[in-house]
Amino acid sequence: MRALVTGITGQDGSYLAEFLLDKGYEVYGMVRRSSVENFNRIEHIRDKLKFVQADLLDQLSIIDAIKESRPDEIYNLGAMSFVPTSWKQPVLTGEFTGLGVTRMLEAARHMNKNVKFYQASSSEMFGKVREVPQNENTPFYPRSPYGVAKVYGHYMTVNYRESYDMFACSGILFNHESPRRGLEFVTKKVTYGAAKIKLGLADSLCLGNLDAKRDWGYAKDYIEAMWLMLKQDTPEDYVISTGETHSVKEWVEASFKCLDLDWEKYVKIDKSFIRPVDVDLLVGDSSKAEKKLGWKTKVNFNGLVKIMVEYDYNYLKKQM
Ligand code: NDP
Ligand code: GDR
Repeated sequence: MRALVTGITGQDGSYLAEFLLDKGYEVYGMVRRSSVENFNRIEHIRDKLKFVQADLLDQLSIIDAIKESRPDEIYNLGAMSFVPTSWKQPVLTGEFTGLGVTRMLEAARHMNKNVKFYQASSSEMFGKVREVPQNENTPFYPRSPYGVAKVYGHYMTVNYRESYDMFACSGILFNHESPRRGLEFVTKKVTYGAAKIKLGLADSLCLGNLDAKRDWGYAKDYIEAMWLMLKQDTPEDYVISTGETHSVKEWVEASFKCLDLDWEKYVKIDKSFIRPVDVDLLVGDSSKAEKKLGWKTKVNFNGLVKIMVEYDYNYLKKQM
């Protein structure tokens, strides 16, 4: 089996590449040119991967990437994925995260209509939630240009499935984290920040809205769900989540507690991290995935905090 993965240099792409290599796949990563190479997350497997240079903004480069890799499966994980930036660059976010999906689908349809296609949809599409918990039938109400772009990409995936009978699935994944999470996302910012404080490398941590609630799972667990969706007889969309919700404040408390620190002594609120509007509460119902894919989350909230805090503490200690 051959797979083409967009966003292979990101958190999910790196775990997915490891997972597919373990399953015996030939894995092609679609990467965009950069003046400084950005392969940290895949350095340990780079010799086993093949790379094709393309950009989600550039239709012909995507066609060439598919021509060269001749994939049986395409995993479209590439996107501008940081919500606050989507207010600063709404048009570019629409291009990468929204229209980029259509460019991938168009290229796939022209090259090989039988290719299986996975789209990285997001719980951000539920935004100002219309019901609790959220499942595959919950109406969307996105609250950021990122969320709006994801809704567009989601419905294009559904539309190509229905218009051209393509095997195209959307995984509506709730927040998933890991030691490989980008430093600006709140979970990593907190575990990394707390570890720095513990080691005497910082004396405070500035955050925004502590009341927002998220359904946080472990990225490594969630990757398997993507693969399972493409292994079914029929293409469908699935919610992937833990079913538990916790506030940012609870994440902060748990992370500092792991290091025997009292978070209230160190955390400051900085208004610049507060968004024009936020998503207040997310909690997913992934009973469809459980029933049809046999998928279930394995790492709970405290387990995830521990994995990330221990990793960051040990990493920073080694650098000293
Ligand atoms: P990351 O931000 O870690 O990775 C994003 C990837 O997209 C990077 O490899 C980046 O490449 C690539 N990319 C960005 N723009 C382009 C472009 N124009 N052309 C080609 N590649 C591009 O995200 P995650 O791994 O966390 O998320 C993967 C996907 O899942 C994203 O689509 C995200 O929106 C979605 N998602 C994530 C969730 C989460 O909690 N992590 C939850 C739900 C959905 P480069 O290294 O060059 O910047
Ligand atoms: P999110 O993740 O927006 O849910 O999108 P993020 O970790 O950025 O924010 C989660 C919540 O934490 C609050 N918050 C802060 N966030 C950041 N980044 N920095 C802070 O200092 C801070 N303080 C409080 C935010 O207001 C928010 O409520 C992630 C991304 O991976 C998306 O690509 C993905 O689609 C969704 O998860 C599901």
